[in-house]
Amino acid sequence: MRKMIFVSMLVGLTVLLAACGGSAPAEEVASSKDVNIAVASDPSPAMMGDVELILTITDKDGNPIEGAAVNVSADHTDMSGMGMSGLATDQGGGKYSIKANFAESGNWMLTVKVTKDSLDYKEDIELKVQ
Ligand SMILES: [Cu+2]
Repeated sequence: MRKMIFVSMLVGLTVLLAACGGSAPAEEVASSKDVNIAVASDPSPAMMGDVELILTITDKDGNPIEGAAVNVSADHTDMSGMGMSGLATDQGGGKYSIKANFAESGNWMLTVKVTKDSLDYKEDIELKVQ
């Protein structure tokens, strides 16, 4: 199995595609969370190969969380032993981007870890790759 590399890069893209995935349930428990993470991908939906993931991270009041360290790891849910991780690049305004290369389609699980000062938050977000 070929080793996958997760590369974080500076990206000047301002185009935001419709959010896909995201683990917030339909009911309004989201407001009680300290951190909300919305995931968008380019291309959208995510396809096998190179994908840029754009995470929009806000606090419970909807204000962007800037200057956080955002670590993203991805695991192929359908198989074991496939994983990649990296640090997302702060784009300002609560947006963080990271480039990934998905070697296979299917269900992937993103684990997003947000740390800043006393904040230490982790969330699993499902991502379907076509
Ligand atoms: Cu796999």
